[in-house]
Amino acid sequence: MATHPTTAAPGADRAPHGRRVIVAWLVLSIVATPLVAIFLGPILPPGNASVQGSGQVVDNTVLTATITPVFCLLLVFFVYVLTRFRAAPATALEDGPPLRNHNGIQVTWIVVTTVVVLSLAGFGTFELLQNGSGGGQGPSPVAVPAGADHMMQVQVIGQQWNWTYRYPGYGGIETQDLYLPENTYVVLNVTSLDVIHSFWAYALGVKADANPGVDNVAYLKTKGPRSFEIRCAELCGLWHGYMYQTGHIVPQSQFAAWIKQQQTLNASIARYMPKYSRSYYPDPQRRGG
Ligand SMILES: [Cu+2]
Repeated sequence: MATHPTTAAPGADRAPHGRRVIVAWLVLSIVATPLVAIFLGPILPPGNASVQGSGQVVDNTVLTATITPVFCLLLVFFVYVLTRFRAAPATALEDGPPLRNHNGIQVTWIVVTTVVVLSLAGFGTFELLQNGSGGGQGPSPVAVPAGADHMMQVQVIGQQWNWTYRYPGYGGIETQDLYLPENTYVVLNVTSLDVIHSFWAYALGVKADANPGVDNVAYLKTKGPRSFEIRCAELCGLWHGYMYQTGHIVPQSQFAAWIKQQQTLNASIARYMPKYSRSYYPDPQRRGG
């Protein structure tokens, strides 16, 4: 009568399983990691409309390339054990031999995971503090890029259910669309007139809460001319999903012409406009009728 393979004494299978898994993992990782970095990296979000957006693409590329060997190890391990140790269909269910401590594996596991996690945490913190990172930092930002005093200011105003923009450097005029000049440092002062919104122009690498009474500051430096999507990323009422626009980064001369046109349009309504302020509060009387 034939003996079942699973009843063999523990340790009887002397095939070099560990070495096979490690070699397969190394080969796969050495091939896959550069491919991921070169081909997948550039198409990762958020996009390349600003220096901050491109910085986030680089960060996401580093993260994805770092986890590629980890993913390869899991893949190789699963494929190997599921094929090599698969029990014959008619085999009775039975426990495998008990596993004992293996100091080498335990120490390697702790050291490798600690180094990977702490390195990525350090890298992420360093990158967040670079160039103002593009995220909203509240009214007194911690990560202020060099030359922030001379940046072009644009106020982003959320309200149910649209975005408008004010340019304090151009007489505080208000516009229906967001135009930014190319290759320019911009400071966005994001606020709201009513409820909580979130200004999300992801190709710029910017996502900043728009809260009434709060000036939420985000920095960016535009790159070449292109259009980008703007969305509200905070459920803000019935027509939240309708709260999207297309913004434009344009050559300097085109921006100058556009802002001049906007100043002319604003001239007739200037005296009815509220004075430019870093933040606004909802008017309960007006809203209450
Ligand atoms: Cu909204």
